[in-house]
Amino acid sequence: MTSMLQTSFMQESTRMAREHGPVFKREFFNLEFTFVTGAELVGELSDDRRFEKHVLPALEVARPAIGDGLLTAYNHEPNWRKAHDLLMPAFSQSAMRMYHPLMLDVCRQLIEAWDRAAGHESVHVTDSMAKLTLEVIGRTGFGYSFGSFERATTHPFVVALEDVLNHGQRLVTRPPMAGGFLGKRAAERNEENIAYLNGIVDEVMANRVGGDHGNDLLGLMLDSDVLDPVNVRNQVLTFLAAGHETTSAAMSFTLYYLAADPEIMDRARTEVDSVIGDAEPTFEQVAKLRYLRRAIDESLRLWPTAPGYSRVAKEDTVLGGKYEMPAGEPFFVLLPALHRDWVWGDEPERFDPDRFLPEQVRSRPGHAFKPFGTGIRACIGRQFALHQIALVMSRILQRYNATLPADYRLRASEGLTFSPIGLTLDLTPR
Ligand code: MNH
Repeated sequence: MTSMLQTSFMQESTRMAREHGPVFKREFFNLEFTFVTGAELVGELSDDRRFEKHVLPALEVARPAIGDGLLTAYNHEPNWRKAHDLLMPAFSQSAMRMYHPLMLDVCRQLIEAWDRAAGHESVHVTDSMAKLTLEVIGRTGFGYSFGSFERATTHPFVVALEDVLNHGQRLVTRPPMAGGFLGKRAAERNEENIAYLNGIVDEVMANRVGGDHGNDLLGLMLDSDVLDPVNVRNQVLTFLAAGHETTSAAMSFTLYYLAADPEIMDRARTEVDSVIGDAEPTFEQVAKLRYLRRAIDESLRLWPTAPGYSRVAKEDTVLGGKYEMPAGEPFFVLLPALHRDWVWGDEPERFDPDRFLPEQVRSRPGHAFKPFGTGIRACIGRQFALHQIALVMSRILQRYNATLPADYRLRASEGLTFSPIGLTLDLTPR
């Protein structure tokens, strides 16, 4: 999802925010964004009584593939509430406890692959993390393995899914293609991709119809008759699209920041050693890795892997007593800029996990940190992602000394998500 547009529009806009914020407009091809970057205004926008989620064009264009799935459903569509209420229990603490052993199993596959490289060749962090999160969501959500670690190349399902999302992005960011033929060919190919994705998901569902459905996401959906089969398919694709790259990129950024600062790496590892030791962590132990959790939050502060989300006023209003906000006109919360707002002090670029010590969190406005969006339409997978990231980081810290190549400089690609470009690590077994 990162290759389609060689752009850094969101990153440029973030640099402009200090001067032009907390509210400013910018155009991107034929799209216009009204950015909001100040913590106070974002706090106001979080009020679900006055404002609601807006399905922004970049999401809207995914509707041919994921329709009224949770992420792209309009607020007025009945399936949003139905699916939300049905699926919430699948993201509860007790559900995480059930997914934990599967997550550990996928960690073993990662370690097997990385053990082969340790000591003599660098590992490609973003590729490995993408394989890992795809396996985790496939197996915990639907009892399906993509065989990512056994493959030399990316699974065609992932290629098709990324093509579909990229196709959508191109539609909103480029003027309609002049010579109809190319446009027609792209549209046909998109149809083929969607048909292929639907075919695979139908196969996964067919394998589960009848018999024991189990307690995972798919099992919950199949056991109830609340959602129709097309909507179930939309949800399956939604979880694969929304739960995979956001999480893997967050792991990659966290690994970068740990490896970039030996002192921080050392504190994280000391904690892992004292809480877990050498064995595989239990569910409860992962929850006790407080320093590691702060490092993950700090990484999501500097690189919120979803660059932002969009809000719209339910009725004409004035934001912050100053900015006219007519009903129906969307405002985009630009997360990397919000996360560098004045409330973060005078060195916002500095990576410092202790910003997330409880007393420091209490001293900031409540809405200065929003990597998972806000309100009723916030990320349903937040706990799932955070548990998984902490678990995977702890396994890597237990097992390897990891260093960055001497000449590595962090740069992020951007598309629907941010991701570190060309990140590799050199590993030696501990
Ligand atoms: Mn997730 C919504 C970020 C992991 C499934 N997610 C959102 C939103 C943000 C977000 C921001 C709000 C979008 C909007 O307002 O338009 N999500 C993340 C990040 C990570 C992440 C930064 C990882 C890190 N998300 C996951 C995982 C899953 C998932 C893992 C699934 C397993 N997210 C969703 C779904 C929604 C969502 C589904 C839509 C929820 C709703 O509207 O009801």
